[in-house]
Amino acid sequence: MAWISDARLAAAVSEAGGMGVIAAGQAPASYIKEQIDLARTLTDKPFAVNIMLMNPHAEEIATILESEKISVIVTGAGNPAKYMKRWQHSKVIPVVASTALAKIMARCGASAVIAEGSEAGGHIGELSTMVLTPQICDVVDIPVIAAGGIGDGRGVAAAFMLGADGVQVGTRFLLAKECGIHQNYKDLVIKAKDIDTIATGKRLGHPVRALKNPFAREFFAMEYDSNVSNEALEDFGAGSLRRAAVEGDIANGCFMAGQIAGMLKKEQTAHEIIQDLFVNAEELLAKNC
Ligand code: TUI
Repeated sequence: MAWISDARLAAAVSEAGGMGVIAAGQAPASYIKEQIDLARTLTDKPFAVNIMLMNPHAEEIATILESEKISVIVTGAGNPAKYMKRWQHSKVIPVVASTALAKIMARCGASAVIAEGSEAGGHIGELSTMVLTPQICDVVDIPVIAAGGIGDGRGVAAAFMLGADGVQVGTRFLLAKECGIHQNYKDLVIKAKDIDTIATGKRLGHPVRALKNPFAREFFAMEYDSNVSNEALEDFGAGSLRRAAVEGDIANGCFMAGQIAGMLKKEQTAHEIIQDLFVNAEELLAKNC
């Protein structure tokens, strides 16, 4: 997510053996260009850029990704079919929340798809990872990357059991030492229990999972109040992720996080996180196969 998964975190993940992702979120195109340039000074390894298709600057960002010849483009929150031809020199990996979109993406030339379940943080679909992943694996013959609810080696092993070829992990990297979010955000994640996230924004057609706090509770109440217009709701949410990640505004920020937040207890380097995820997954898979 923008302000969270920036060049520094993406480069650290790529250096540690993962595929780091710079995320655009709602940010302007100039932010993405800066982050791409910075990441290239920090690592020689490939990294990905995530374009959130609901971003008002999506067209401009799409053009930057094309001209910068980004090796891997991840798309979220929509159907990227109209960009696929322009991005033919990149590997395009769309996040999908349904089998229908997964099939369309495979037909359009996607290199893989990310099956992201509703346990994830940020913008989410309807289905959980447990049911979405195997159903997507059954309908496409390109690699499937599972996402949502994967926070440790058990989650990684489970994703492989569901038929996935890889995993995307977001929330756990909120506690990466290289993740530059405000300390208040990290502290809230460390304090979170299993039931401390909430999905708001269903009425607007783009549900978002975040930690429960005064902002999230107020948003939830407003969306069930028929006297509140959609415009007023959108206005209330505007800038809330930045308020969380940059300002650490505990009352008014939107602290996006997935349901595995309750499992996270300490900060670690990106390298330690990746080692922990995959060493444990390999042990579990070796023991149970
Ligand atoms: O995009 C995300 N996660 C995000 S984006 C974000 S920034 C934001 N800020 C304010 C409001 C909303 C978002 C924070 N987190 N994940 C990828 C994702 N894509 N999850 C679900 C989907 C998805 C949902 C429906 C992808 C495609 C889709 O299909 C729509 C269609 O057109 O068929």
